[in-house]
Amino acid sequence: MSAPMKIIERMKNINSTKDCCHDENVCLSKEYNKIILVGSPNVGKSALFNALTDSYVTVSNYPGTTVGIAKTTTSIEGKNYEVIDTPGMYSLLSITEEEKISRKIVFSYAKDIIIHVVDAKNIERMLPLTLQLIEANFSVILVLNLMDELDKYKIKINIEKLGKKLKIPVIPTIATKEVGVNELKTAINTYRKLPQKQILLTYSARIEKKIEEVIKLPLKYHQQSLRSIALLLLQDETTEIEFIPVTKTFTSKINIIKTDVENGKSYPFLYEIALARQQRATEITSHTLSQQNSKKTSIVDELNELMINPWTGIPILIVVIYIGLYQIVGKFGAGYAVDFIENIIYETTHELTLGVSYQSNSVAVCPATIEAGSASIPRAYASGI
Ligand SMILES: Nc1nc2c(ncn2[C@@H]2O[C@H](COP(=O)(O)OP(=O)(O)OP(=O)(O)O)[C@@H](O)[C@H]2O)c(=O)[nH]1
Ligand SMILES: [Mg+2]
Repeated sequence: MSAPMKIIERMKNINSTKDCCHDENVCLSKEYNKIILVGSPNVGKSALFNALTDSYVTVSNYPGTTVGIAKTTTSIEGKNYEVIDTPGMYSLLSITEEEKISRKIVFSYAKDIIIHVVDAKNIERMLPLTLQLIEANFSVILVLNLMDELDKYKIKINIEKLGKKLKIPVIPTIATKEVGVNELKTAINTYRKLPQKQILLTYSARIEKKIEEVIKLPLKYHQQSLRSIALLLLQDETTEIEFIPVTKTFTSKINIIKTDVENGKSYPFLYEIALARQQRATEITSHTLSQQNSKKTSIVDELNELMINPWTGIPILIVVIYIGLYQIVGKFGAGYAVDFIENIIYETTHELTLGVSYQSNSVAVCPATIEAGSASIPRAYASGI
């Protein structure tokens, strides 16, 4: 089968839910277990979706390519799953509509497998979302994609150690070349959740107390993710989480909890919680990731280094201004080049034009024209009028 035909065949399997993703059930069947691909924009979720399901959804080098969800059913080692590709999201504390769609899906199918796809070289920045997903007690598999780019940045990741620290399967992949996809399929089929709930991160005593207070409220949500929901409610300015029905009384109770009793002011939990997660992510990567001091590879890198250093950058700037502005633009451009254009090119063409005009029309010659150009008209023409 030709390549375009193959793509058309693959596309037939895809169900895009752009039009109905706001529905309560996000349009997913109840028949199969779900595998939900989530992660920041442009990390290769759609490429991995294609590799896992032998389908075709758009993959491109622009963040925000996937805006609705795409889903298809697939069989992995004899077991049937529905695989779902979601729009990029940075955090469970969603801001954009696309992020809200992704969040709604992960919370709606909390018991199924969530694959968090990250760009391996930027793992430190992306790990806070892994921590959030684990905190929500989801069945998370961490996929380190774009592994082929690690060499370029001389980064090494101790995958085994990372898995042990996070207590979840960690699979390295190169989605575009389908590397690691079989290992991922095995990890999906053999996923066994640890019996004990994982708490990888504890917050300050003050925040932990607030979490307890929120959890005590009559919140209609399954118990396993309550801690995570409580954290979202504490951080969210509006107290609106699209998949949790909240009454006005509930909102006012949350707002009271959010108010710091000691100083009577609303306290920005958002910053403190995000900072704690990022610190934990940094701590984990400091034990599992190493980066060699990469030697400067090209003359461009060398020049970059020299130009951003003030001791070498300022003299370079002066030399560039002297040569570029004074010598090239001032002396050469405004001096030699202008003289050459005026004296040689302009005069020659002007003389030729006048010569043709005199010869072709010996009667009607405008005196003003001759006068205006008289300084440069050779005597022979002037005397011939
Ligand atoms: N080198 C390399 N490139 C990859 C890999 N996986 C994906 N890409 C490229 O990364 C870019 C983004 O891939 P997508 O699959 O569209 O990423 P996404 O996460 O679905 O992006 P959004 O839909 O915007 O959230 C594309 O140019 C892919 O070809 C990989 O393992 N290695
Ligand atoms: Mg995509």
